[in-house]
Amino acid sequence: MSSRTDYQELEGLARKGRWLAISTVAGSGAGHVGGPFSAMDILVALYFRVMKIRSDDPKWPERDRFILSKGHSSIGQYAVMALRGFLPVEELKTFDKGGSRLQGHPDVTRLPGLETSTGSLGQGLSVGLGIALGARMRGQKFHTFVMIGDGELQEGMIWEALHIAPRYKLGNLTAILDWNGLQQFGWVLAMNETHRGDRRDPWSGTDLRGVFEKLGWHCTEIDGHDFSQIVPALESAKASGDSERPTLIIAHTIKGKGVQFTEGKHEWHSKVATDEELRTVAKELGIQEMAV
Ligand SMILES: Cc1ncc(C[n+]2csc(CCOP(=O)(O)OP(=O)(O)O)c2C)c(N)n1
Ligand SMILES: [Mg+2]
Repeated sequence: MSSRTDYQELEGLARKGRWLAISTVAGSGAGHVGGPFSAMDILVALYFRVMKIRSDDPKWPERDRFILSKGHSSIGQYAVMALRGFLPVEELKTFDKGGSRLQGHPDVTRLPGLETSTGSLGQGLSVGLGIALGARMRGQKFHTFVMIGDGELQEGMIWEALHIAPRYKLGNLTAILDWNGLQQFGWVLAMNETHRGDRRDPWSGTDLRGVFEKLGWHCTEIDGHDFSQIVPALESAKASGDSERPTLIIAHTIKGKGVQFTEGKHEWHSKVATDEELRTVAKELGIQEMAV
């Protein structure tokens, strides 16, 4: 039995999750890697430590809710859900295929355990806000977590939700910002440029914490790859469910985290690993069994 402060088990699960994500994308011939790797440690902490959920009863009314608003990172969520028993690990092989429950972006009509469909960036926090507000009005005790990306944070609808959640006093809502400093491409430097920008952090130099706090959120900042910071931050956000302030966890992350040649590389936003690259990944992550 692992103790509450022993995070080795979670670290092992995150390595497996990263392996399942990158090898599944390679098998399917399309998908994202950088975003799922960036989010992986937080996903593992949510599904294995923090959220009250039942893999054999995904619609259990008292379950905590999780929305991956940055839905292009779906394979990260599917991998963790598979490890947690929501679906067979084997099923990952169907990822992004026509009839699959595991669409390229999460489809709530197909996979039990999802709370809403995402993929069109900007919408998940508003949905989570509605769920949290409904829970408050019905006197339900579950907590709602929503993960958003830093590129996604440029979407106007996110700001509507950021503005209104504190006014509704939704202590039962937690937003997690995956601040990895990269999005799909970057800024175009000048009007006549044809390349895809300088890939700067969209929020570089912005006091996001200050802005969120002024809007009324309770903010914490963590290293999004350190379980000794992730787990307590999520647990304390959940414990403040009866408070009058929603929590915003600013998670400083690295896109592509976990494998040297993908870390901090915008090219790995969406890329298929070669067999040789997969062998390197397996070695680095300490994966013995190469098959998905
Ligand atoms: C409304 C909308 N516009 C554009 C896209 C295309 N798109 C997919 S991922 C992405 C970048 C997202 O960046 P970020 O939120 O930082 O995610 P991460 O770095 O975690 O992958 C974009 C622009 C989309 N899915 N939805
Ligand atoms: Mg990003």
